[in-house]
Amino acid sequence: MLTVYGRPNSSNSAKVFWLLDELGLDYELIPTGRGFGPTDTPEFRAMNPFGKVPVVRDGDTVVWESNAVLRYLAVRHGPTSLWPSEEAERSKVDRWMDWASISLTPPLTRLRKARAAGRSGDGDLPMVLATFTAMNERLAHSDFLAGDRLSLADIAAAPSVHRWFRLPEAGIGLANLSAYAERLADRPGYRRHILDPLS
Ligand SMILES: N[C@@H](CCC(=O)N[C@@H](CS)C(=O)NCC(=O)O)C(=O)O
Repeated sequence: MLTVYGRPNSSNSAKVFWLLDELGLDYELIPTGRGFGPTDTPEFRAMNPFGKVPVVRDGDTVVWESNAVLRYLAVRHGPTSLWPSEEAERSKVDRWMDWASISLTPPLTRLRKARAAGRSGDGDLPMVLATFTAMNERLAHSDFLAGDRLSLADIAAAPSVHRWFRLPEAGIGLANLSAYAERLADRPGYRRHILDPLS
């Protein structure tokens, strides 16, 4: 049985919960992280020295860093079309996963945190608008980020897509992105782990 250390309101944990649903895998959840269980114990730090969630334990194997967890689960409990084995197809998924982690999510997170703290966060706004506009343009050519079917790339990007639509700027109307969010919402795992629990 897999063990997942994470919390339902954590975007990075939610990605892993969604994939576990897609793969139909049972797991034990140990609620961990801010507001839940501690991450500063020697036992937890021995699993993830950075004290972050999610962490997955699979027998003797421990994996942290959410995108690494997604890839591990896809291989260990696949095969799955969510992370194709053919190199060129896999590279399409990988590039959008990396893009989501490096380019899409950080400016959005800074903006949301600044606003939550009563600051404008406007320094990050041009980058947020540029990345979501680029995503909208990409989605003019395919139903999902890496092609015409759901992949790990969409799971990696999903928390940020959901959070975009909670910003007033979403009113600028990115039609392809809106249609994409509706496609994601067709998936029970997205509704259960991204749409409902993430603010
Ligand atoms: N790059 C890491 C980020 C992990 C991370 O920052 N996780 C947050 C939750 S989304 C966390 O552990 N926050 C501290 C806590 O909950 O105690 C990943 O993708 O797993």
